[in-house]
Amino acid sequence: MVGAFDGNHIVLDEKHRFETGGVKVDQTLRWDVNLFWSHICQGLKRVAAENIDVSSVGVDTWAVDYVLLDAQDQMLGLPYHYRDQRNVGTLAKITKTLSRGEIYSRTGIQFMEINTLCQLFAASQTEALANAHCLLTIPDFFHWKLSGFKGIEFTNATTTQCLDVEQRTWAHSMLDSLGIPNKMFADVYEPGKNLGRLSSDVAEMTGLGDVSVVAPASHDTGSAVAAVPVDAKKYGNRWGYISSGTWSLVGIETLQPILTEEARAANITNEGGVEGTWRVLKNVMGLWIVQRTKQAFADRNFDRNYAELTQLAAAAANDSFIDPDHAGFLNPANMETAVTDFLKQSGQRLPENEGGLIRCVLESLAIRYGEVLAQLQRLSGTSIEVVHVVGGGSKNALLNQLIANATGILVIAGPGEATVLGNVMVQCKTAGGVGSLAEMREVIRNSSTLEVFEPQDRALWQQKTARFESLLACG
Ligand code: LFR
Repeated sequence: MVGAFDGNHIVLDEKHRFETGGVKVDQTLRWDVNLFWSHICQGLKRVAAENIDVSSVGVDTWAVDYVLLDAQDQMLGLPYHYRDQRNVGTLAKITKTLSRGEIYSRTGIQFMEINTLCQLFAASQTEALANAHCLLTIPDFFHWKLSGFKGIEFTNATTTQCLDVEQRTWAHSMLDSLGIPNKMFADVYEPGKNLGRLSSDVAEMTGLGDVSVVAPASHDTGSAVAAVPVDAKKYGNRWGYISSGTWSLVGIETLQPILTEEARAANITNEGGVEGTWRVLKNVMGLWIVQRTKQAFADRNFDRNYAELTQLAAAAANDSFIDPDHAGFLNPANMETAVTDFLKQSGQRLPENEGGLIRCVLESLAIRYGEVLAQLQRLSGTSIEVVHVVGGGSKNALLNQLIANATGILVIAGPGEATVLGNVMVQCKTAGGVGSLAEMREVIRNSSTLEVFEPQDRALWQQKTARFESLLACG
């Protein structure tokens, strides 16, 4: 993606897009980062071929996964995918040594077995970890490939659950007590840092020439939250966001992490943001459930695109609910079966058709978002007057309306490419084009088409929420 800034507006232009699914290696699930790298180079070559005057390049990706390099800078195997089986059961083992309270007060991060902490614990006795000289998270790996700079950008570092939330450095003693090797963690640096020039081989191979590499908030959600087009003059801090994609990240922005016992009990996370902000949020399983259900439908010859599935869902009735965050939805062999099994086990009516099943998932997500937003309001003492839905999922008008109905809060949807916009605007700030996060958001607000959804049918949705809560205790 290329972002062009004229001093008032930012315009994006897509040059190349590729899928980033996991690959099976023996019995494990990995990321083919070599393939991703070749796609990144293809995109950069296209930019160079069009003679675009590029000021800087920066990368953001999903969080928690990492690459290990040996003493000769060779990759120690393809990185594991966070949905790999090896993490299952790690939390129970970790908390035999350190309590949840001890880990939470140190890191401020919600407990999930996908976290780097659990992944490293699962790998702690492996040869790869014994031989590792350097650990880079995924975007840092690509920054290193681009520039030769090795470091871990702060917003992404926080997601690992290995960083000390107060000190902003690695929690070495905590990792030592869990038997996790930790000398190989590269140093942490702040988003917006200029990492140097493109290394000469990349400059030459892509044809881009002498261009800076500037790290954005390299955690995709960090970039997305930086791009929330909130009108701070109107709403102050009375706003929330849902970064809606494969995951739904439901949160608020604060100036301090919230590390209370109540926050820990609610399993709320504190991820680092740009300009010293904190992303106090919760991971909800998100549209992953719809993506995998679509695949399961296609596998039995009911092949429909997202627009068609959403249309079917809009026309369907529903009074059944799932807990989207149930572990069974993390990586089941067949998502349709996982959803119907969940409904059977909780004694609920099965959807009559495919549209009904998608509607059940979307309504459950919307109600779950409402629960999380209510938790966040209690924990922070703020009252949320508007929820910004950003990311690819913000294009789903049905879901946006369901969110407004379920939460009773005004929803403003868009932009769909929030992550890219946040990424390029942080680079733009480093180049001196804008002065602050507030200005970045103003530019993005003025450059995007936003859609507003007012809450409807509140009495019905209060009943649905009560039913959801009586059936499922999501925590
Ligand atoms: C979203 C995201 C979430 C993170 C999950 C796994 O793409 O980065 O923020 O919890 O993926 O990395």
